[in-house]
Amino acid sequence: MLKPRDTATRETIKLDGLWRFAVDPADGSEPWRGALAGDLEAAVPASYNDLFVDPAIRDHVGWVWYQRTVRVPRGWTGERVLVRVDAATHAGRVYVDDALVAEHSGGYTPFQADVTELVRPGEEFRLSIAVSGELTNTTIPPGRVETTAAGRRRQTYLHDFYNYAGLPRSVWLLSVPPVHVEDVTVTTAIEGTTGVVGFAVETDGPAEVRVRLLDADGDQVAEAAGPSGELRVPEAVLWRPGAGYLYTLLVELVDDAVIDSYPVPVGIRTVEVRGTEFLINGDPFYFTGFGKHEDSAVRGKGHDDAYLVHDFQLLDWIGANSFRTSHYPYAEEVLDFADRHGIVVIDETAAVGLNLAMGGGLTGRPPLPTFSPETINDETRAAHAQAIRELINRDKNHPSVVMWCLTNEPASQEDGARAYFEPLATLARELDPTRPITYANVMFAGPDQDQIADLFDVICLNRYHGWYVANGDLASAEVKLEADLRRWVERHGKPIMMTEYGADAMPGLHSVWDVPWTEEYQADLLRMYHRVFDRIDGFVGEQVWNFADFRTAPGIHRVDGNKKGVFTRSRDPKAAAHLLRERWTAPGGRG
Ligand code: GCB
Repeated sequence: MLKPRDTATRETIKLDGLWRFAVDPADGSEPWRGALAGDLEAAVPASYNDLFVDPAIRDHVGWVWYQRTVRVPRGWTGERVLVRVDAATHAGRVYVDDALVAEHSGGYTPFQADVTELVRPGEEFRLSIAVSGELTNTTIPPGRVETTAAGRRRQTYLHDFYNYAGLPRSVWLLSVPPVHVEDVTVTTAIEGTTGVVGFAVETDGPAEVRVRLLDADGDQVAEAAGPSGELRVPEAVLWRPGAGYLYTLLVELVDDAVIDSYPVPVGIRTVEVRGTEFLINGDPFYFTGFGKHEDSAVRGKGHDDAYLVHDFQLLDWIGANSFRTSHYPYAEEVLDFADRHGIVVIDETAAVGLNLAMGGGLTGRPPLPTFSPETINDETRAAHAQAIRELINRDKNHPSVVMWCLTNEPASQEDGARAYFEPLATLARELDPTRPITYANVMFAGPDQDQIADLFDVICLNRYHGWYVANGDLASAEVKLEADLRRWVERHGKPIMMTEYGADAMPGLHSVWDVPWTEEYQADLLRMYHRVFDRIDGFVGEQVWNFADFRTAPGIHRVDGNKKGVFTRSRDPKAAAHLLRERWTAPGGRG
């Protein structure tokens, strides 16, 4: 599905702003058939949870409603009119006046509906969107709805970030021409100093396809005709980490005149895993950076261009060259920005929490098996496959994306893990043969217990030696970490990187001793990890957990959320930020 863009043949209207809002009355009524009851309004884009002070809204399990009127521009006569939702977390239903026009599950990928037959240029219609934040054993991510002792429905889940819900990204009204470009796939290769750009264009209806490649100044450097082919660019300027040079592939449908025109930004670069190296444009690449979250006060997971700019400024300041979209696909604006600024991205699905042992808590009951007909089952896997399809389809043309991460910390040591993941790894490779695939391994599925690492190209490890184990004892943690990494090196001849390591730190808490939660302990723990990384061959990167503090569900391990950020939630640096900056910006240092 192509990102909405204004072109010579297409127009877009962002429906951001205030929408009427209501919690679903759950009384069998049909709220979309008229004006929503009550006087609540909600901001779009934003998660709805923290906008209101009423806990019944914040903790609501099930459907809520957004509604507004929309006027179709007069000039759109003869065009197709689409409504597109960039994300409805975690399920959405779209109604135009009284008609249901789209349904979607999966909270972080877009969906759209052609509403041409239901609307009229120059006139208004009522747009209602129902959104559900409910998670079950068959959704991605999974969760469970319980009834509390007080009789309230409560959403529980096994991932460590707050279950924000709503419309966290833009909603759009779009016009596209009757015969239009449906999809474009771009691949790139390098032959000597020549860049090779492969393209495949899908159209909705018969039309002649013409493509032109423009350089960053808008000058044409190559052209071709036909729905697929190859463009060659002598002396190509490559897309590189730190220097996001972009060409534009201008795709045009021609029938005497140009009937549709759609530009795709193109970065010419290659990605390859060879032996224990991760190569970008044939050069070994070492990842520095973070696992991030889309998270800020009040907006929750709502996309915000100000945070986008500021977060990338901080990445630059600290010397980070990359991040992982933990634990779900981020807004497309984020990837566009990374493309333009040469930041490298590991792009992750929302498959987090496929690990029932993690939720054991203090119940005294043994955890259920993760993979079984009652828990993570075939239906979950179908939803996971769909999440992979939608992620790759949405993000395949971003040069910044160098690897797909299919899941975070699954129970890869449990029976059933291999049968669950093997078809998903195969699917991802079929959908995109050009990028390596990975998954983030949990500490409890160590090198001798894990059953799936060989299905992937890069070993990504999340490790908390010195925090969840050997807490307050960095000397022991160092021994354990090094033994762990060396065993992975022995078992798999693949590149290894750390996709999570870190410690919670309360900003302002200090000590001269190894005292967990202090800023010094967080910094010392990172320092210890770096010593070990620098002793391991075939190690290709370090991404700290986390870029910034973030909201979680309440819990005895969490003080106002997860405090493993090296920046606070409002993006002020802790001591660890200065340590990382020193390491990642040192001449000849890592990164
Ligand atoms: C992890 C998870 C991450 C958590 C982190 C933590 O392993 O992947 O989502 O936030 O640990 O801080 O516990």
